[in-house]
Formats: sequence, C-alpha cells, structure tokens
Amino acid sequence: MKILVLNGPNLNLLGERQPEIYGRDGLGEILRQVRERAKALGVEVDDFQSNEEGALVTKIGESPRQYAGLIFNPAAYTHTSVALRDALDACRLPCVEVHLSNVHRREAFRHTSLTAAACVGQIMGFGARSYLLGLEALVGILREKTGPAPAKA
Ligand code: CA2
Repeated sequence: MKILVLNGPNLNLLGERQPEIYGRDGLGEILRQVRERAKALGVEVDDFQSNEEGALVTKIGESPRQYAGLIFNPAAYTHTSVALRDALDACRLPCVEVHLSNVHRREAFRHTSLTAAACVGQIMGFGARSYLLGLEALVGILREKTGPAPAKA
C-alpha cells in the first residue's frame, strides 16, 4: 500500500523562518519522521512538494494510478484554491488534510479551508505530529476497506 504526502507552497522553507508558528523541523526532517512511521505501519510513502498550484493539481490527478490515499498540507492554497478542491473531489482517493499550526488561532482568512470538504478529515495544530497522526488515520481508514496487512515472514 502506497501513500503520497503532498506539500504546498513555501513548506520547503520550514525550519528557516517563523519557528514559533511552524516549529524548528525542516520539511526533510518531517518527511523522515513520516517515513519512519510509515515503515512501522507497513506502508510505503512517496512525497511531493510544489510552490505551484497547477503542479499540485496535476500530481493529484495522476495519484489514483499509484497511490491508495493522500496526506496533504495545501499550505496557503488551503484558503484559496477551488482548483485543488476540484482535483481532490475528482481523484476520489481518501485524503487527510494536515496543518502544522492551528489555523483557528490565527488570522481570520486562515479559518476557511476550501479543500477540507474534499478530505476525509483534517488534523492541525500538532506541528510535525499532525503528519504522523494524519498517516495513522489514513492507514486505519484504508485497512478498514481492504483488511489488515499480511503478516511479515
Ligand atoms: O499550518 C500549516 O501547516 C499551514 O498550512 C502553513 C501555511 C499557511 O499558509 C497555512 O495557513 C497553514 C504556510 C506554509 C509555510 O510557510 C512558511 C513561511 C515562512 C517560513 C516558513 C514557512
């Protein structure tokens, strides 16, 4: 079972600025933790980050060929992108939306997510742990559908 971890604009800058909001871990470190948890859960993970909306739309569109589900931090596009919402609806894969910060404790423009309604759920406010919780939730949902992973030899 393969899962795609998608990251939107500016998340490549994590760890460099605004650590009080986003924590000190860079995206590479967050993804390392995700891969470690994925291994423990017995699933494979790929990742993709882009600062471009169209590249994210294209990646989501291609994802049903390769992946069972998505973990997605759409970053600022969360609050603006009908295109990403439509792409998620169209691809029909289960997606967990994750955010490092609790957007409801921040500016009002961050309180709306256009993408959340196309997702099975949303996890926010736990820093890098949001991704790990999102992965666990997604794997749980997928296993409910397909049954447990085969035991290791
Ligand atoms: O809390 C989150 O995960 C966000 O998706 C992060 C986005 C923000 O626009 C969302 O409202 C909430 C920002 C992504 C990264 O922004 C950085 C900006 C400067 C330095 C480091 C990261």
